Amino acid sequence: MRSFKDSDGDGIGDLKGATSKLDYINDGNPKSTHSLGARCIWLMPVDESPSYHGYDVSDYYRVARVLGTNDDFKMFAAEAHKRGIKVLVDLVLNHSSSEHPHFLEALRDTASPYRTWYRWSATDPGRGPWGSDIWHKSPVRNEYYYGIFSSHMPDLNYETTAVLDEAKRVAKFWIDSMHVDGFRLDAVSYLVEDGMHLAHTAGTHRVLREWQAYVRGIKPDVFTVGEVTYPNDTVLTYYPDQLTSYFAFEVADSIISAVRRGSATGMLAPVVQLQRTVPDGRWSPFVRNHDQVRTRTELGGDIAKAKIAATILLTMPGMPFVYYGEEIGMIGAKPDERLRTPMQWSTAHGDGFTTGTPWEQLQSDSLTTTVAGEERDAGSMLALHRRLIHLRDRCAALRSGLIIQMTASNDAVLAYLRENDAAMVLVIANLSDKALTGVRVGYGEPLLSSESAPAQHSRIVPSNELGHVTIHSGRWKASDLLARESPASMVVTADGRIRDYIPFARLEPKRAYVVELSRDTAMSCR
Ligand SMILES: [Ca+2]
Ligand SMILES: [Ca+2]
Repeated sequence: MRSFKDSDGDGIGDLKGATSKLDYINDGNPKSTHSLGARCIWLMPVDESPSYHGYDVSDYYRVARVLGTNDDFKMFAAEAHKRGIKVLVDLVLNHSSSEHPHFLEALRDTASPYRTWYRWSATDPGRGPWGSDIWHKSPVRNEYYYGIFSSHMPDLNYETTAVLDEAKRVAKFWIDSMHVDGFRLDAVSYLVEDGMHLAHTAGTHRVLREWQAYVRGIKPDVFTVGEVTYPNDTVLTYYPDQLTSYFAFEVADSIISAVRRGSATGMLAPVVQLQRTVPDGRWSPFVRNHDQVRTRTELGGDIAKAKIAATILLTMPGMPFVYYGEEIGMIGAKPDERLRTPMQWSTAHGDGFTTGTPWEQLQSDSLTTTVAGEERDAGSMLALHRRLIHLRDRCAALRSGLIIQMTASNDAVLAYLRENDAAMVLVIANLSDKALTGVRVGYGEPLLSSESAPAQHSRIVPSNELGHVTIHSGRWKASDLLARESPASMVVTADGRIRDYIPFARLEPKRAYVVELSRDTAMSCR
């Protein structure tokens, strides 16, 4: 919000500014190709807070003054809904701000009813399991309070029933009065502590279950997505009955790592694992978020590689999220403020973000990487995002199809199918910086000779751990959905295997292809 669009020239993005840019996200016209076409927005915290990032909330019932008023928020939500965009807000349940009136009162007055809303110790219990300071000296008396992230973020104590009641009240307020469609829940792993166990405790699972059941009771179609910054195996302990969805951090890292290394090996394993265990739509892939070095920077500034990462993300199963600015290939490395710099709309003063002085200095490429510039370029990152999001909307196979991992005769080539009944989409990406010719892909077949592995080293690679996908046999016509190249037809044998399919004689360096496959003449996605 702070970096998207400023409406009043104070250099800080705000609700009115974001409302004015909603058509950029989705103009509500499904035929329009001049809009990203996204169906949902997650707003990082918009509550009153003493910090720029808002993850330390001092009033859960009021929009930060610098962003606007509660009425501005309702207007934003109404305008979003008109365009078919759902609105999720960030909800920080683990901790409040150290400037929250409840904490200030509990700090000063040991008889305060809010005393039990936080955790106190007369002596310093020492450092946390990661060696960080998690107990902080009270500025008022000789005691310590618990805050896993920082002294500015005292943890709320969910062993006190009133705290969970309050977390429900806050959710009800944002649903009933502010008309949000759901929440992104910050740091949910750390809600309830159990001795030295600070993450993923039974108490945390219990609180999430109870909170979600309550929220679903007041809004049955609520969508919640949780931040559990751990590999799949840990995230899976939060299913089936807690939040709707969780971010797939392992998938994000897997995409970055494969594209950076130029090797497809293992890239899809975490995706297939989630597909096997979690219903589609209940997990959320992404590439990078607001706490991580931006994709383009992670990939050495290489926009071609960033495009591959985007293509993989937007052709994945699950419910993908794109962090603002990623869709034009913005750069940014730590510290955190530099991951959250103003949106680069144009080459106008302040990048078209503000008429004043931006709250955070613009990036060095702010005049060359802009929305306006990329709108004029059919080969741009922005054009790719618009195309892929619209394709995903139109193609049932891309939206909700199974992912079927394919083998490839070269390790630098990632290949998979998305399959939904009789419709299929093939994604094939050359992750290397060299053109590759004659790369064969297959399914259900031993991998025979390859360019990178001589025949004597041939191995059998399981095509798909699901193991049960039956592909209709016969000849499938192929149509390139991103470019105007002419891929070869694909033949599926009577026993459902694909052998030595060469969709393109030549795969360009650092290029991903998205191909519709159809047994009829009619193609439905283009
Ligand atoms: Ca402003
Ligand atoms: Ca906690």
